[in-house]
Amino acid sequence: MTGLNGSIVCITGASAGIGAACATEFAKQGAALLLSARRKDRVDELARTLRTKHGVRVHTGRLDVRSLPEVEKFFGSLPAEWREIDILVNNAGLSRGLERLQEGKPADWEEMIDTNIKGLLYVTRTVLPGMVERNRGHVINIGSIAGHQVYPAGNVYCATKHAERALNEGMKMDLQGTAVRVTSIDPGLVETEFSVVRFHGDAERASRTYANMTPLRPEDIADLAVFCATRPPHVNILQAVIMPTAQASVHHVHRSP
Ligand code: NDP
Ligand code: 8X3
Repeated sequence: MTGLNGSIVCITGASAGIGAACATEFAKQGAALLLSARRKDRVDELARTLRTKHGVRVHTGRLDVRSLPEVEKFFGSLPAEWREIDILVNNAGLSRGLERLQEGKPADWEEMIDTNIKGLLYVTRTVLPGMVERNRGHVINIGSIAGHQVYPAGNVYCATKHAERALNEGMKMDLQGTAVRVTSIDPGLVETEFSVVRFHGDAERASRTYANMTPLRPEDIADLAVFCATRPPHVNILQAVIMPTAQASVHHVHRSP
């Protein structure tokens, strides 16, 4: 295992769910954390906990990954000691709505495309040149099984995660000849705020997604992210699909009666 002590790990969407869990797991490894999201108050609260519990350095900022000027300003104005990012976790993402395409809302489509595809591109385009220059780094993209399979009414969300998978593969090809590694972590059902966001705050409907089954916990994804990041330098896990034991595919979820 290659150590992470003092490595700078940048996580987008660190205010909740998988991003917050990744921050905690990387902190346990002694990494320095560069955390952002739109809800900066939440990120600041997490930062306080991580500093106290794990004694790590944490830098926080408000960042909406949908805005290229905001992304450029955020990374361009980092204090010198935070500029050499070792690991970028492209986690910020969301689904909005679960409607058949012919009934879908263009505003929901735009939010998903702007966040899950364009946001990932903006952040990566800003951070990756430094990694290439230093010939050191790792981009961990959070994909989904929705990037491997499509389900009814999942149309645009699934398209954005198929795009993530293509970008992950493309990034790997474009980085050939450098020591920079690329990983896509592709989970099945993980219980986070994801479904509450998808259903525009309808918590009761969201909870039905995980009814009578044991979903993954955000910590399970974070654990895998740390595993991928700590392989020896010649090992690159390109894609890791992680499912709850009760789930076989987007169409097959075993629910106890
Ligand atoms: P959560 O809703 O719990 O967390 C999503 C995070 O993304 C929040 O921190 C949110 O922060 C952030 N975010 C959303 N939009 C933006 C934006 N425009 N700019 C910056 N940050 C943003 O969901 P998850 O933790 O489940 O989702 C994390 C990732 O995991 C997503 O990419 C999702 O697609 C993926 N995923 C989730 C699965 C699941 O079942 N939960 C399964 C497979 C993949 P804020 O609102 O404060 O900006
Ligand atoms: C989230 C998993 O199956 O709800 O990416 O789309 S799913």
